Amino acid sequence: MQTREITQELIRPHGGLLVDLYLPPEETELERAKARDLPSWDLTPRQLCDIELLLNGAFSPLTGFLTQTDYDRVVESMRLADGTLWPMPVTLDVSEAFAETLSAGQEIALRDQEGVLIATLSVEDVWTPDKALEARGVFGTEDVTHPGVHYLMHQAHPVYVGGSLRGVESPIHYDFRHLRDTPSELRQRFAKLGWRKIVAFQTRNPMHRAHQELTFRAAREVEANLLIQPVVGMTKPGDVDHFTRVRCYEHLLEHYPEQTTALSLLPLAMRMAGPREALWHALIRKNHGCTHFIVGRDHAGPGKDSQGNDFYGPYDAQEMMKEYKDEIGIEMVPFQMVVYVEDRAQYVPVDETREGESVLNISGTEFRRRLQEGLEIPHWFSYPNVIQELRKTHPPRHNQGFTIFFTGLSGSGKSTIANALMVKLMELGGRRVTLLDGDVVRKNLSSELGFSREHRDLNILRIGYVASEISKNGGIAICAPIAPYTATRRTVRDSIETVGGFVEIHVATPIETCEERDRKGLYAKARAGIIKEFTGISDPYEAPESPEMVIDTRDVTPDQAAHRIIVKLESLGYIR
Ligand code: PPS
Repeated sequence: MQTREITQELIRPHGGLLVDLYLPPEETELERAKARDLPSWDLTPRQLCDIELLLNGAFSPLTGFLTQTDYDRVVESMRLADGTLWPMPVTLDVSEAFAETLSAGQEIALRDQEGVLIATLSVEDVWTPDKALEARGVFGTEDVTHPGVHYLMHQAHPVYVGGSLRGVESPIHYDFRHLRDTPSELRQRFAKLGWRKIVAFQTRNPMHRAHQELTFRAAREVEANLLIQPVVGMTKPGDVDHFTRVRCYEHLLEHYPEQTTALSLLPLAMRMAGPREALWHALIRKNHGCTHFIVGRDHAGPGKDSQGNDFYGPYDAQEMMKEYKDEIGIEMVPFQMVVYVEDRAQYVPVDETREGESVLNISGTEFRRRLQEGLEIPHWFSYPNVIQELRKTHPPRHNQGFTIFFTGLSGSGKSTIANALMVKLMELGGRRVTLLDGDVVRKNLSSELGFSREHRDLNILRIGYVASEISKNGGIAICAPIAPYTATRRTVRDSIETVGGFVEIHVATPIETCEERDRKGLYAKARAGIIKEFTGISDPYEAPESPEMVIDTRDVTPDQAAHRIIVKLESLGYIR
């Protein structure tokens, strides 16, 4: 294997060995020429994040995507095959069709979405993982409400390829270039500045005054310099986009002492794995040359499960960090939640508040509600220029684009209601409205597709893509496909909720009624076996569990249904 291991001990005494998987410049041209004849895989957005951190050593000591023996042990006991602590499977997932062309010992080219060669990989093994086992091991659950489990079960490809990497070119970023540093660049910067103790703060959210106070306190407590290192790769679906967040961090940085604090962006794809993820984050920070790492309440928490319970306890991550403290090579700075004490006009950790003191706090959910409704956000909570930045990209709902996503059986009445709704929304004015009706999409966007699960998913993902573009740009997209699968609808919801609103409406007209109506004569053909894989007859329909609205067209006319939706949109704040 041609990896170069650079000992950075001299530059930065705390980081340990740093793997550098990039080929020396004189070898990259040869590698590019060789790669032209190799089987080629286009890296997914998650894999692009992973490969960048593999190649630049942020994932040291990994030298490539995990092989099966390493993977098995990581899933089971958070260790590589040689016993080294490593909590997260970093795997290259590929399609079955691509995997069939591969065998151990050969090389493949790994490219970005535009076809730029990022690295070559020497294939060591190809295997089909037990994803349920991985979900239980890594996330402690198979509940797909967990975003990491959902990704694993419904977005990650079915086959894994393990092997070592030879880096040709770092994935390209055009944004915030002045704030992006490799582990070796950060180590060198710390050395140059004479920073010997560095405490890192991880975040995927906008930072407000409570975070500022927490980081101040942490740095003071361990007498260290502060590195604010937000994740700008992939975070939890629905999070504030990193462009907005970074502008907010830059504003906040003005309130830190210039000589003691640095901001650097981390292109990590988070998995939201709570305690395991905290360990992983700590190792990554160690590799960037940090000596301390802040672990607060509910670190990398994924929210609530399908029963409404927390996936992990609020301080589980701190417990796990304690358990492995002798091995991690970086010290934890644990923190309780920080709250505002009105009488003292000061932020303090919740365990340091005195009895009878009036304590103020605005939760993340409450903060989002205030943004959505354009309500006041007090100055004790955040700085005005941070709020202003957030308001620009997260205007109140009545100024946002959104998607209304109908789902239901053929003949349930989706198209009729969708058409009535479209006209009513156009009458109201204010936003452009686009209708992506099932039949129309199949004629224009998806004419080559049939009705297998794979083709239906592709069809819905295309509709979701168009709807997300429309919503992002302030319009209204009305979608009216059958969309029979829960997981695919969830993927569409996730992609749209980051850029606008998403309102799912189940048109729950029972199959008997749809069949009785049989406007297009399709049910009769399906019963006769002339049409195969017909939803509700010979193909499944998974009803939504918690749609924003349910409409049964036995009870209402299309006009009434459309009117009910308008009322719902008003109550949600999308129209006024
Ligand atoms: S899916 O599953 O969401 O991709 O389906 P969709 O694109 O909405 O289907 C559009 C219309 O195709 C007709 N049709 C079928 N539906 C279900 N199953 C089978 N096998 C099938 N073959 C054709 C059907 O009329 C759908 O239109 P609607 O408007 O739902 O009646």
